[in-house]
Amino acid sequence: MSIGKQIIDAALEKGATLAGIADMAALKSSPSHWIYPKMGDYAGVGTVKDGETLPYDQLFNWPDSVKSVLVIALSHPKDQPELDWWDGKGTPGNRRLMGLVKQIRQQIETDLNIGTHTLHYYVEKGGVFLKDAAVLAGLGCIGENNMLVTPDYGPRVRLRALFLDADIAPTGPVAFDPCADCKVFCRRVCPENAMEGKAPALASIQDAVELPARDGAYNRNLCNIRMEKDAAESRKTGAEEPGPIKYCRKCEFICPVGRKSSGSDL
Ligand code: B12
Ligand code: SF4
Ligand code: SF4
Repeated sequence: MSIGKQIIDAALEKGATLAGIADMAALKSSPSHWIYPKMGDYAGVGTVKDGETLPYDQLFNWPDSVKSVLVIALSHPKDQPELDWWDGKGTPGNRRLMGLVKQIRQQIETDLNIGTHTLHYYVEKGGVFLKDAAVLAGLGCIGENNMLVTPDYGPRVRLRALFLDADIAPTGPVAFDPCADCKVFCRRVCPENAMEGKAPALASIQDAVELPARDGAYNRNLCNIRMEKDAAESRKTGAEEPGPIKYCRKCEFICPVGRKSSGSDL
């Protein structure tokens, strides 16, 4: 059995819903890596606060030994919304993903003698663009909602990655395009109309016609406004302590892809 298959099988056995391998060189030239340095202050919307970020010249400065990236996805079905609730330290879903990565890396290092490196969730703290990595690993495609859409679970998955010091054949990208024949429910349901047009911050970037979300129509400022409203709602309960933040997932839940496995609003 190939090494790639052994790694993917190990990830699935430990509890990942999906797993694949991306090529590190391809990831370093993916669409997000191309556009991010041109985005200026807009790149910081909805991410970590000033002062928590790595100096700019240390971003994307990963060890040369890393040749491949294991990408895992965990299903976040509609009937388990609590997986995605932010409790001040993170979400239960992300903690589960981190636990999975820990177990998988032990097995890869011990059984296959391959070096691994864990990485931060945030790009600004040393992480990778997880959606790009997932597309390159063959987990799905970027949909009109600007999310990774997977064939079996739609966009209702969360992602995490592990760096591998080994050249392993990538498992993607794959030919998959559910949006071509869809009535594009995701864009109509957004309470902030965040997918109605190009963000002003991106309009001046030459050749950025198709990014993000296929045609450039995703405005992270508007989406982030909704997130701030969601955070404010969590404090309105009258209780002494604020409740968990239940972030908006409307463009995710409405997507009909993978409806049977993970729920949808249709
Ligand atoms: C910052 C951030 C946010 C910010 C800004 C989002 C943004 N897209 O700009 C805010 C806070 C607003 C946000 C909102 C949400 N987020 Co968010 N977010 C992130 C984070 C930390 C980084 C994303 C980023 O900056 N990307 C870089 C910018 C430049 O890219 P982009 O705008 O996303 O678009 C790129 C891709 O579409 C790509 N692309 C387009 N076409 C193609 C084609 C190919 C072949 C390839 C390879 C790539 C590619 O290029 C575009 C570059 O412009 C990631 C985690 C991570 N480390 O990746 C999670 C992440 C993207 N978020 C996630 C989620 C779930 C959400 C929300 C649903 C809220 C929630 N409940 O968590 C909403 C969804 C909004 C939406 N419709 O996209 C998930 C997505 C899972 C999935 N199935 O896609 C991620 C991966 C985190 C996770 N836990 O798994 N998020
Ligand atoms: S709702 Fe339709 S257009 Fe939107 S992401 Fe899902 S399949 Fe694509
Ligand atoms: S998460 Fe909510 S506010 Fe953000 S793009 Fe999706 S539907 Fe719009």
